[in-house]
Amino acid sequence: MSTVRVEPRSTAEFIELEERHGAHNYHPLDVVITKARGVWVWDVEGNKYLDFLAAYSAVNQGHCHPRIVAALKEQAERVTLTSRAFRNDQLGPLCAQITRLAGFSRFLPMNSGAEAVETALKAARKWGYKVKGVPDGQAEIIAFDGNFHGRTISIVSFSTDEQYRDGFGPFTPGFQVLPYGDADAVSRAIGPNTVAVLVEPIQGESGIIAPPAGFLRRLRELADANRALLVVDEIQSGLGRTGTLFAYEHEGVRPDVVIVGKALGGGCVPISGILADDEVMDVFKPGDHGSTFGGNPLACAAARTALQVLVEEGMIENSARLGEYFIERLRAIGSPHVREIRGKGLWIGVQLKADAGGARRYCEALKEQGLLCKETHVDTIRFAPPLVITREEIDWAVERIAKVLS
Ligand code: IF1
Repeated sequence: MSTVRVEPRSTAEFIELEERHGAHNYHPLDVVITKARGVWVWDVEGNKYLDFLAAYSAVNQGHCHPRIVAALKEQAERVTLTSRAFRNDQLGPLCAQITRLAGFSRFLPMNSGAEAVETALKAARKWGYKVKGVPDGQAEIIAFDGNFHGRTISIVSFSTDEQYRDGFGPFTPGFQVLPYGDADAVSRAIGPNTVAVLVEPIQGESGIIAPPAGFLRRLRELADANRALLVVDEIQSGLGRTGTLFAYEHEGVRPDVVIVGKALGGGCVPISGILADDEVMDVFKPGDHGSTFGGNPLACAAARTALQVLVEEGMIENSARLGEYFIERLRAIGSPHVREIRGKGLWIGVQLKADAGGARRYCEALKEQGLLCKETHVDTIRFAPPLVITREEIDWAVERIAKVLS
């Protein structure tokens, strides 16, 4: 048996290989990235771009952050994987660090966001049966239309996006999907078998949609009144993206479970998990739940430094300050094609008018100007740069965005 390394050179050759030998489960922009640092990425032709997607907020700390890469390299030469059958010298310190930072008593590590969401669903159901006393198999979880929580069969079971569900049935029961932002609907639907309300404080995939002010507070009250858990998915909105550590803080509520992922790995390795207090986390007994790579020392080492640089280098404050600045400058463009500009911190959605011809072509035009971003739901351009962006880089971007939008 032999395997030969293939060394293509041009963008076209790289694309051809991917198209011929890979699955077609994405329709990416035709830019082949070979190097990245901070907010900048370079393609195989040597062109330089400002990354305004940050891998959907997994690169909040900037690409290849020197301190995170150094932590990875050091750990990679010591031990990378032990499984949870044994202990390692990175998991305990990470749990201590993230629980203190977030203000919860325990952390359960997983790898992908969807795995962390599944972990939260299992925790909520098991808490419902073992602590709340819901009859076995009767647990209900409330979710919201326009949600995005990942791609597993149970998670798409409560998705309202037809494409994410088409061809993947039969689906997992036990979910009620209600209009996002409608607390009265929740009040009517929540009942004795409701074990949790699962919500994105701001919906990402939907196009950076914030609910009406007070919605999260009403959910907190309704969850308390009906002894249900408030579970927030902060995989995309968390870790500084909206100008606070977690987006739920804008509403002054404290959830029962916080789901984290993406930027927890510093844009280098997948690590996710759930934060909760003992009453919820203690439903997991040894052997109930797990994962081969969950809590591996390499990812934990990266996460420890990823959290450190996020806080120590003022990235959260930068997101708040420059997010305000960026949204003001975008609004000042006064583009005739823009219907609405929404956002919080460095997380902005520019919704185009229906007759603007769709956001994809604007993303293609922005690519020609040296800006990489992604459309969502046909007519919205999503801007979410790494949180290390500077005012000068925002000005550089706005100049080009103005050209394309006008
Ligand atoms: C794709 C969307 C964004 C997430 C929230 C859980 C997950 C995600 C709030 C699951 C992941 C990613 C997945 C990626 C594209 C991207 C995405 F367009 F799919 F919806 F960001 F909006 N909760 N979002 O945003 O985390 O399992 O992916 O680690 O699947 O195309 P994951």
